[in-house]
Amino acid sequence: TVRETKHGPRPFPEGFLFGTSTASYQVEGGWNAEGKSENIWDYLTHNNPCIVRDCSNGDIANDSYNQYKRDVEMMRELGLDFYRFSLSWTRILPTSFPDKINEAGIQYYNNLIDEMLKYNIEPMVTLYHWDLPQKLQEMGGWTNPHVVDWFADYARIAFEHFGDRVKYWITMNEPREVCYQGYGAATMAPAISISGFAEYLCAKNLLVAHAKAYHIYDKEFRQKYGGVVGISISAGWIEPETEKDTQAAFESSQFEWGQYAHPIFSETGDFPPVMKERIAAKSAKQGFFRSRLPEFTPEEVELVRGSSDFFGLNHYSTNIVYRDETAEDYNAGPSYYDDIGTTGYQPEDWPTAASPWLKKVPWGFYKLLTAIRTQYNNPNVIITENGYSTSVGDGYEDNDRVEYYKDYLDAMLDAIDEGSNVTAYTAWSLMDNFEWMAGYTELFGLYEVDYNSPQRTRTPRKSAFVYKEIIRSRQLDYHYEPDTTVMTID
Ligand code: GBH
Repeated sequence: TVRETKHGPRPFPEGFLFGTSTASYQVEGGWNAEGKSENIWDYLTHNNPCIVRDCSNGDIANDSYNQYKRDVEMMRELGLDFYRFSLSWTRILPTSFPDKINEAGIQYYNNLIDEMLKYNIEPMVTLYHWDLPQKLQEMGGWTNPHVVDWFADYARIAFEHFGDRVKYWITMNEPREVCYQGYGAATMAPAISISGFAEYLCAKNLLVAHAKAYHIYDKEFRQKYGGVVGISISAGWIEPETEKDTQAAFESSQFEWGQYAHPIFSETGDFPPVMKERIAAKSAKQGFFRSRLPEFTPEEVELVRGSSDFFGLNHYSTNIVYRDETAEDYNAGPSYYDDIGTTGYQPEDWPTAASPWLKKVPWGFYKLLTAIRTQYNNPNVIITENGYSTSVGDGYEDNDRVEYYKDYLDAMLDAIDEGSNVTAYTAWSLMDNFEWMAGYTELFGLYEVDYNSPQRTRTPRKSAFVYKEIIRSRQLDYHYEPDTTVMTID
């Protein structure tokens, strides 16, 4: 059960770790600096200048390519145990392939990593946070099965160059968003909408690519370096509208995040049975000669099964879902949501962030962690993202963000009390950044970034002071009121 009172000090478990997160395209800028080549976000934003809400792009973003020392200073101010960031594939491998390694790119990440380690801040590195080389996209990107080898080669290069200092690796950030938003809904680069087909091809290839990278680390690097490798899965909680929708909500969750979690974390592996059944049945009815969902070979099932040392969880919000098979009757052709056969919504009266999809529902976090514990035999969970957006001009008194963090950490502690093996928490984000199709209009930072200043000046919000105290005291205290006059490094 979820606590309902705003309480005094509540400790985190012994050894619990705290971090913040960013991603390369969202903060680095330097889009063509010193040998970097074009990725799918460079291409999309340059060729469709107003596809992003404020007609912006990540050409300069937070200029972290030049401002990384200030970033590390902020990590020290907060007292972070670790910092999660991602590598830009085209900064390291401008041809996409290992035939040419860009030394300036390697140097940039060495500088960042070494600066962090100087102050005992552990790097947690994501290999792929959405910035695929454009060249690979032109060869089909994640829908081309050869992407498995392309990604595995890139992963090996990263392990070779940074593995001596990086002990936490994440292969992929949010496969569901890569595949569904990128190839089904066209709401993310490469902005393809071939729903009902392309996102499933992507899912299979991405999972096998992830597993290949995992096994490369496991066989060739783990003994030497002793690190861990996982994947970050985006999962909202899906609540049934009424009791009769319980099965529908479960099935929806099997498509939305079980699609990626089940092949890795279940005992049997493979896509969830309900997904295989529903898509096969629909495909047959629609006149296809085979299921639109590609199959894993038995060898691939085994390769993917168990290929993660921890369950990286990106969680933000909750949806209510009910059974809705009406889409079947429209002659619109196959689609992901027609395959699922449910409709979701969020009640108007749930507190809403600047991002319309982001409603504060802490009990959903508790229920999701409970479901992961029971469905997958209590894996080690690392919360790799959780956070709240505000709007431009909302100022430094970000009380809504502070309340969101407190309530979500509290719900997480409830799940931990009941046995969930959550060992680390990562706030999204260290600072405001390029929020994909929303540009710079939805701001997730503990630090505000001034996009009118050449250095992209970073200033702590109230939430930064609160998070700092949570980390310092290793407890959550609803009554704590920070003095926000001056930020220090302790
Ligand atoms: C994460 O995505 C990303 O990893 C990060 O880069 C990003 O900046 C951050 O969160 C904040 O958005 O599909 O219309 O129903 C979050 C992914 C986006 C997944 C919203 C669920 C639901 C909206 N989430 N999405 S919709």
